[in-house]
Amino acid sequence: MKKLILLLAAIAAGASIARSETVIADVFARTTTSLNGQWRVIVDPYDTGYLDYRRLPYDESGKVTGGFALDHHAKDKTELVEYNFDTSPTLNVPGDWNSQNEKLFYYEGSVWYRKKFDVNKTAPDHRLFIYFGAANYEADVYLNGKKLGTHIGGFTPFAYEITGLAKEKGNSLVVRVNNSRHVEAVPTTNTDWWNYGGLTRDMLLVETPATFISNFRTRLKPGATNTIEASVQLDGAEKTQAVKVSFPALKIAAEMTADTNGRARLEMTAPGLALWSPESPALNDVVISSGADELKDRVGFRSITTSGTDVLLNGRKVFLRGICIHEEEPLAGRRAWSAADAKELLGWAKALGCNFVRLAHYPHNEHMARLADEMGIMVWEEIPVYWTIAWTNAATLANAKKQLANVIARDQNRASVVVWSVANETPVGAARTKFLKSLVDEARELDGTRLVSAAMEVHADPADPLHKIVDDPFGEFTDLMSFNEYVGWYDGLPEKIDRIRWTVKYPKPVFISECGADAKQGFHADALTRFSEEYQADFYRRTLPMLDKIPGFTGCTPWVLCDFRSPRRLLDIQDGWNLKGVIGHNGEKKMAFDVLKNYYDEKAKADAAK
Ligand code: GCB
Repeated sequence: MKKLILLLAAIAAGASIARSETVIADVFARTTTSLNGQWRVIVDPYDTGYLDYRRLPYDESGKVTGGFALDHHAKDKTELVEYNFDTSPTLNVPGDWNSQNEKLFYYEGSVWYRKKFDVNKTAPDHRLFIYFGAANYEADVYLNGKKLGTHIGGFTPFAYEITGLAKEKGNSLVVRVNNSRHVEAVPTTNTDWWNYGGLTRDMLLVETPATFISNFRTRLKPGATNTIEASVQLDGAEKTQAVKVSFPALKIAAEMTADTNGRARLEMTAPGLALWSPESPALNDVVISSGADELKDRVGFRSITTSGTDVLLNGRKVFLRGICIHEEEPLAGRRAWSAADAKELLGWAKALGCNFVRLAHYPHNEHMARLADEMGIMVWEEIPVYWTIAWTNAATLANAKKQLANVIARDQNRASVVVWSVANETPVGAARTKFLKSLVDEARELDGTRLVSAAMEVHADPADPLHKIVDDPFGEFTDLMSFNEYVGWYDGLPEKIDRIRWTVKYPKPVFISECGADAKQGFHADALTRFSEEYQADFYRRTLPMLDKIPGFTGCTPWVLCDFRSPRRLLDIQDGWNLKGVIGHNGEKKMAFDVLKNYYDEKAKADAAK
């Protein structure tokens, strides 16, 4: 009640009320000003800039009454102001703070970011938005002392409208980013990757016409090979405008008036349409226009389905030659975020002979799927529903659903993306299965044209440790029987691998979403010495033929492309790194790289011969 009264009082006083987030897809094709670069920062472990000494947030009423969000300067020498962005140190944006300042390496808490910017709109009625590629994990956003909103979730984009709030000169954009871990968050407190904090992806000022195309989707009509379906969403006052979608090189276009919700659905025939595949990643220029807005993109068309235990790409059986990837640039040991980082990581995957990557364990930056489109690499995208999650907490489910919806909204036009994964290695149980089932339903409702799955687990037959069983009841709801298995590393020595037999309950394509062993690049010993390159190579030599014997085996993404930082890896030789990369964190290939590459080369040859 107190909160409601305060809120009403704030509205009456004309105070700013947090704004809702706007979807702005295809952001790199829009009129934007980069806000990347040096930002002033204040590290604030006690949240002094956010909470008063009674621990009440300064923005509780909607109006910001104090704290760092105001970016205030002392009027004269008598005024006490205990912070000053103008003289604070800086950090690079995009970028995690951990790798930029040694003192922040292990830091989990709040850092305040401030950027000053001017606005130069190209037309007076145009609208302005602040776009965040991602901020890990929670961000409170303020412009010129007014709160724009709070965003939760560290790996998906969000935007706030600032039309009317932004001035021509000297805007102060202040963001409190907090990467504290919480039991009820997504991910939760326990993960096997570095909890990089900060404004980790591109920051943009976006200008749009008064009514603009906020998102669109083009895809093959399910079941067809030359019919394109398009849907377009408008945002703004003129919802019932005409909308046009055209493919200039294909010489086709369709036009219609959007409905009162600003939505248009179009269909067009594209005779002789070249379909997208890893062998031939055909992309088409598309132009979407409505009123004063025009958006361009490059999109591919393909179908991805299953039939019995096969995965079919454009109706043809395909073997998924994959690898898992973390969003980390290993040479510098930092969050990856740029097109150049994507090129490095996907370039390595390509050199390994991959036609598929699993982007673990959270949505990676947009450059990854865009480049995968160009390079012809199929992609598995995932949300950070990892290990334990607060399965019965409604807010946790809402959070996971929102992250799923956000990544689908961002990447639904990427032909490369063929799997939405809703979880990794979650413990079997009724509450868990209900939680995951509602994510599967959400994914299918938002996009019924891709496979939906999760990385599940394996257990041993109590009567026979060599008999492995995959019977997770959640498997009923997924398109793939995908699971992680570590026989030969966490489960026995490599010789055990040769003796394993499998029972997989559901007659679906079997996909090994993880398998792997640690090795320190450059450390050589016999094949029974843990952490040696020989051990890891022997592991792969035995594992790959064993996987081939699993009925319905349709592909794998071994763990993992590159070594990556993990706070759980405390042994001296690990030194804070998970060493299961087939490429070391020095960028050098380990012996296992060639073992896997040779296997994939043979698979590719066999596929091409069919
Ligand atoms: C797993 C997890 C992955 C870990 C990996 C490991 O099963 O899914 O996140 O990093 O094992 O190295 O233990």
